[in-house]
Amino acid sequence: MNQSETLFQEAVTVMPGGVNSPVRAFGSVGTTPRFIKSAKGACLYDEDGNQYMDYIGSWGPMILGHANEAVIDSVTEACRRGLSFGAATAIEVEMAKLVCQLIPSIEMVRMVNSGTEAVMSAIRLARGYTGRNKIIKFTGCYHGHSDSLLVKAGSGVMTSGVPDSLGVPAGCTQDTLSADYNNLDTVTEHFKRCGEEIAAVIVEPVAANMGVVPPKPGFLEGLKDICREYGSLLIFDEVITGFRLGIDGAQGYFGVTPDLTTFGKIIGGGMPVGAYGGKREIMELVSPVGGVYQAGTLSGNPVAMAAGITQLTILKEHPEYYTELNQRADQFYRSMQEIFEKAGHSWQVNHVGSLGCLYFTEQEVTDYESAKTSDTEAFARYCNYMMEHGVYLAPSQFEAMFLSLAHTEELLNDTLKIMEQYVR
Ligand code: HOZ
Repeated sequence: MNQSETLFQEAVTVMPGGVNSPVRAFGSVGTTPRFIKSAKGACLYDEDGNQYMDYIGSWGPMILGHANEAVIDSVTEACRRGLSFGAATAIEVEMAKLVCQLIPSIEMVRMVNSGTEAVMSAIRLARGYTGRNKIIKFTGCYHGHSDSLLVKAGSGVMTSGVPDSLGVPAGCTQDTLSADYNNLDTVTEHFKRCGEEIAAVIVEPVAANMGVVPPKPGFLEGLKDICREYGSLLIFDEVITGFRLGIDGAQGYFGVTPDLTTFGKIIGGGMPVGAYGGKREIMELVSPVGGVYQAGTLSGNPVAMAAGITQLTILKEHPEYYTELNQRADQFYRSMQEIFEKAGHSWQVNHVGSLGCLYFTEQEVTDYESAKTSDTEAFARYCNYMMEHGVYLAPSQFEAMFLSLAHTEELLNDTLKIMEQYVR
């Protein structure tokens, strides 16, 4: 038995499923996790000394690659000054200024500790601001694990095949309405029925928790229009797209401005961070200025801020990095599609910038229903083959592939060769 297997045997006795987050248990591909010891650039190293080309990048934040020297140096320096004060600091002002500068729709921001927390708080704020209770979310979009959003969710909820979570009282989800991604009619129906009661529409501008589903032209714009018509807020959950598709996130990429935006791990450069922000008029309702309560001892933590600021500053100072990353990604995903087509498979490769996903279906994937047509057993076989050949993929059909600046053309070509071998 290797180290990972031994560790997993121990882990399952003391942690539910042997993990601290469900998808990483590898259950949906019928294997067990590799226990990761370290990472550098585009690679992960497990406890058995195996090296993997990593296509998860900690689920998004590692845009510069793992253990970037500048990020590590700034974190190390911050640690020496103290780990947490639970008090106001200069570095959190610096972070807030940076975010407001980078994202034009954000005039004020509140740092929190995860995407889940950011979204949960943004929903509360939208309800407080509008004085309404209902929210619309899209089937297959995942917005973290807070009660009111665990309705027809993506990510691990979709992977496990459980539509909704146990332990969520019906009262918590009675105001959550579901609509179909890329289908404005299903949104309009809700608004026609109870538009005056809808506080907000929350959407992943690129759905990246049911694989990767790009928004159809006009979809995001349509959401904005209908929200404006009914006085509801449009919330972009940019936990996965923020600072990844470009320095101004999906809203810059698609040119659609939301009222509120939520961020997650990416804003912390790999440290546990989240944030929500938007128009001043709305944000000034957050406590202690306004009556929407939200708090956290570790919010704006100085070590986490140091990591985030360093990565964001590097990206801000090098706009060419995004051009490079997105071009390399376009080429990579196109080559993937070609490899499968040449081998006679009409599998779908969806991608937006560096986010991508391979679906084992002949159907175009535009929403939850079409994503579900993917053959998950075929995905499991493919995923296990890739892992055995040193390519670390998200162990679920319904997660994204993430490329980083450390994924050189050479490394990407090596990965493509392994895909070629697989289809052969
Ligand atoms: N929420 C992540 C997938 N979208 C999974 C995080 C993890 O398991 O580490």
